Amino acid sequence: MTFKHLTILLATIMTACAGAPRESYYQQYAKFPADATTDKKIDIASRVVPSPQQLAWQQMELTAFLHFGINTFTGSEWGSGSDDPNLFNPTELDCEQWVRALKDGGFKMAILTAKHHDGFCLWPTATTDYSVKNITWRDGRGDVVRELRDACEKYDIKFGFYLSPWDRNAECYGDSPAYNKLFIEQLTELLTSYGAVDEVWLDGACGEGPNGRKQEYDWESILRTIHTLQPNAVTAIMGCDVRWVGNEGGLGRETEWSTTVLAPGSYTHKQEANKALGIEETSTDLGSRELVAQASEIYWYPSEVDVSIRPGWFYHAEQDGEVRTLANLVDIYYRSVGCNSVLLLNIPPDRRGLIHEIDTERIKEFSAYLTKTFSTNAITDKEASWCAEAGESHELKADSNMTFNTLLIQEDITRGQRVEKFSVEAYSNGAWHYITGGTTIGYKRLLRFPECKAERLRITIDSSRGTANIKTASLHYAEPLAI
Ligand code: FUL
Repeated sequence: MTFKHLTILLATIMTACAGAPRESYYQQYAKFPADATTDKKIDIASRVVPSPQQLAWQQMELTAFLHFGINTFTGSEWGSGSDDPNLFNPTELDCEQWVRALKDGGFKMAILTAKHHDGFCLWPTATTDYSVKNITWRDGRGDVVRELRDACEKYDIKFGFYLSPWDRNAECYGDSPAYNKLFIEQLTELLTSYGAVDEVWLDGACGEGPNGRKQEYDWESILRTIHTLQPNAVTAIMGCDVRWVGNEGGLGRETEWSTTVLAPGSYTHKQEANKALGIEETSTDLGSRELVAQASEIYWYPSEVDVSIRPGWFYHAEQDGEVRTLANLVDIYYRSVGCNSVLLLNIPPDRRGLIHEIDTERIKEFSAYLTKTFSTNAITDKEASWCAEAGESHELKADSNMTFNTLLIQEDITRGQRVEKFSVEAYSNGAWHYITGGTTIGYKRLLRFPECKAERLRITIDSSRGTANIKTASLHYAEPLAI
């Protein structure tokens, strides 16, 4: 077991609905009793809630990836680990420029590739010579991690790092105990010398072929190190708090359960448990009733959509003309944040050590578009939160002069994720008209539909795992964008 939050929360909490019974919740994990019926399992699943760290992470919505390193200077995506470290030579490095650009783009956290698969370290580590410490750039006194951390502090955004477990430079890679020791030393340096860390990103990539060096990672010690040194950090992908959505194209699922039976990456019996259920990170269904019925455990393990603003993860000048369009980024936003996920958008700094002007401009437009779309709301009720049993409808008043084409709806996930199906109707010209509907809601669901106006809106919870707790619903107008 490697989880830090795997304690069953026994405290009972008053539900939001007047007169409703008290409920108890399971923080991040629940084990089903051996004799649990499907109904019992579904009931337990409906009361699994995020840890405080997971909740804070989900509320950020927009986070940024910064792929920067030797690859930026060699033009490759996966460095061999044998490139001359002196190639790393950003002529105008300015992490404050990165963070100002991210802030203007609405991003709440920056995650830097402190070390990618090539093994080159962007901080002056004591664990290897393959780092900024042994190069001509800044006479070996540069530290990109420090510079970014300070910039995040100055502009008040959160900070995280990506430390690639796969390391093509480390000689001991494949000598499992020796490499695990080195990896934990690297983590320890990063977790103890740079102040608060909010996300540690540990990917699962490994390109070593059948005859390559096979490394058995000691996930238990790796995770324990992170949880001990930075208890507020979430661990992503091979961690236990944040799940890879399953693709790198910016595509969240239509039906996205944060309460899932997929065992997290670092979990000791992950492979066995997931194989028994016939699921993996890329599966379409990770949380249906049918799957829950077959499972013996359930997790709060929400999805993160990682995608690059450019074709590559690293900056390549020849891709300057291929930066994603505003329409495409907005689409990704609807498919990620709007599908109960956090967006982790990669915006890679260039060889100068700056975020390129095209990218800065694009994320600024992106932020302006989202601010404009969501700053007006056709719903006029001041209070738009309510509880509903399956089959119940709730009406909200709307400004009949306002045109809208987008619904935003959220569940109060501190009480679990419950809605399985909902439908939305608008009242206009003396009749109700169906306008949209969906399956899961979770932290946030955005739905687009043809423009309309309404005097009232009616939302029906068609199917739910117990009482649905709707936190908010609002109606917006999103200007159409040319593709
Ligand atoms: C993957 C890596 O192999 C890619 O290079 C990139 O860093 C992506 C975000 O994660 O595992």
